[in-house]
Formats: sequence, C-alpha cells, structure tokens
Amino acid sequence: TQRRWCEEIRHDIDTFTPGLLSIYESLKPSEEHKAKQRQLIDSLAKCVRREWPNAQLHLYGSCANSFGTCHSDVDVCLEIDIAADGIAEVLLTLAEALRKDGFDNVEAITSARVPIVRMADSGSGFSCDICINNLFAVANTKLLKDYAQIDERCPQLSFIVKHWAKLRGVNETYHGTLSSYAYVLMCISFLQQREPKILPCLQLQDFGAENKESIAKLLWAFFHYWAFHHDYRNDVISVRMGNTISKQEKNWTTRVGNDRHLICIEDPFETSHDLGRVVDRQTIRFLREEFERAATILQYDDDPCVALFEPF
Ligand code: 3AT
Ligand code: MG
Repeated sequence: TQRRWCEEIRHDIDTFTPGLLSIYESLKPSEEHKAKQRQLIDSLAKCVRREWPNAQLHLYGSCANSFGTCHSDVDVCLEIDIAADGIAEVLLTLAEALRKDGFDNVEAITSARVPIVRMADSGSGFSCDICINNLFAVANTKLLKDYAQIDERCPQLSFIVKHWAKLRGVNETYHGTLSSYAYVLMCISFLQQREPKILPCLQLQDFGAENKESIAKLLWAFFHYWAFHHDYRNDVISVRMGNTISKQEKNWTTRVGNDRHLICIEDPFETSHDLGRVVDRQTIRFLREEFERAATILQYDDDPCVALFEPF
C-alpha cells in the first residue's frame, strides 16, 4: 500500500497513549539515579571549592530542567570571576584537579563553541559536562523547567521525542543533527501553537503593554480590592485559573479542623491547600482593617508613602 500524507488522524490513535506513557515512565530517572547524581555533584563541588573558593556551581540542562531521562548526562556550570580569555586555562586546571580526585576519562575541550570539561566517570557511571560562566544556559534551564510545570504533556511529549531522536541517531550536533535542547524547544513551541493552546508564552515581553497603569494606581487598586471589593464570603482567588473561583466549588464553605477559610488563596500547584488557612476570626479582622487603612491612606493622605509604612 502506498503511504502518504493524510490530514485526517487515524481513528485508533488513542489506543497508543498507554504504551507511550509507559515509555515515558520508564525514561523518568529513579530516586536511586537522582541520589547518585547528587553524590557526583557533591564530589564535584568539593573539588571546585578547593581550587576556587568563591566559585559557584549551577546545574543546568536536563538534570535541572525537568526534562532529564535516565540516560541524560549531568550538566554543570561553574560561575567564576574571570575574563573570557581565561576560560581555557580554568578548564585545564579543572580537568587536572578532577583527575587528581580520582575521576576518570576527563578531557578539557577548549575549542568547542561552548568550551567544556567532559568526563565519563566510570565510578559513578555518569557523563558530565562542565562549562564556565555560561549563564544563558542556566537561564534557559529555568525557563524550560517552568514550562514543564504547566502541563504534564510537555515533559511527556519531550521525553518521547528525545528518546526517539537518540534511538534514530538524529540527536548528534557534531553530525549535523539537533541537540536535546533543540528538541525540547520544538516541543514547547508546538504546544504553544495547538488550538486551544497547551502552553502559554512565558516570555511575551509586551503581555500587559496595553495596560498603562502606574505602580501607585495599582497599589491603590490592590488595597481597594482587598478592603472593599473582594467577596470574602464566597470567593477564592486562584492564580491557576487566572480568576476568582467559588468556595462552593472547592468545598471550602465550612470549617474543617483548623481550616476556617476566612480568606481563600488557592495554591497554584497544591490546589487543596488554602494559603489563608492560618487566618482566624481575630486575624481576619486585623487584616481587613489593615487593607482598609492602606486603601484610605492611598486615597486621602498627603504623604501616603510615609503613612502607609508607619510601623505598627
Ligand atoms: P539530555 O537529556 O542531556 O540529552 P539536555 O537538555 O541536558 O538533554 P544537552 O545536554 O544537549 O541537553 O544541553 C545541555 C544544556 O545546555 C541544555 C541547554 O540549557 C543548554 N544548551 C544546549 N545547547 C544549547 C544551545 N545551542 N544554545 C543555548 N543553550 C544550549
Ligand atoms: Mg544534558
């Protein structure tokens, strides 16, 4: 039969979801794997601290961005106060220090686009790349981690695509194919473009640009809201939903144990957790009076910047 591009998805596509998810589960690093990784990082840190007491060690890449599989390497960035032309020398010193500490297969690769020390340590079984002052990588790691938290299909899809890419030999930048990082970005971008969207764009610079309110006005409005407009009886504020939701919906209407739900703030991830649970009958009064005081000061006081912050 001739196979060709077909717009219409096969009707039994979802029968493959469980199989794909079990591949995803099998790729997730085990607790034991993570513990071993931590051990390696600890011994690395010791070695680095001895040579450069003021250096900072950052984890980046998939061991820190939630896209790490049990086959991933450990990526470490050494932040150290040196000029760019000193990097090669630091890498050579570092490689020597690591060898002295008993790590094996240590190699300084100083001519790469991002110069690194690479080691494939037989003791720990991990391979590890150490770069110097590559703070972009530390930043993009954080961004990817944030995306991974938003919808679990993001890590799921990315793990499966990375796995495919490794097995199919298309995850080798030195052979002209793509890095894991590139595949994860492809997955994120794809999920940002689904209809309805599965991921937002976390970096959309001008999100909010339509709104020209000043910080003073926003502060006024904030206190005004909590003093006079929030419906304490019925509403829960929810960053997860980008809106208020009802106490009814959360079953936060009656006191259960110590949870009084007098002011309800839903935790974005632990959604059964009300950050307002610590507030009791007395402190809710105190809080609301403070909100009102702040709102009133911002409305009427001649010097609100002083009055607002007057110690209690
Ligand atoms: P593996 O699970 O190890 O395959 P990874 O996400 O750790 O995947 P790499 O080891 O390829 O990916 O890269 C480590 C990190 O280096 C990921 C990213 O923070 C950074 N990085 C890699 N390639 C680039 C690039 N071209 N530009 C900027 N940062 C990059
Ligand atoms: Mg890596």
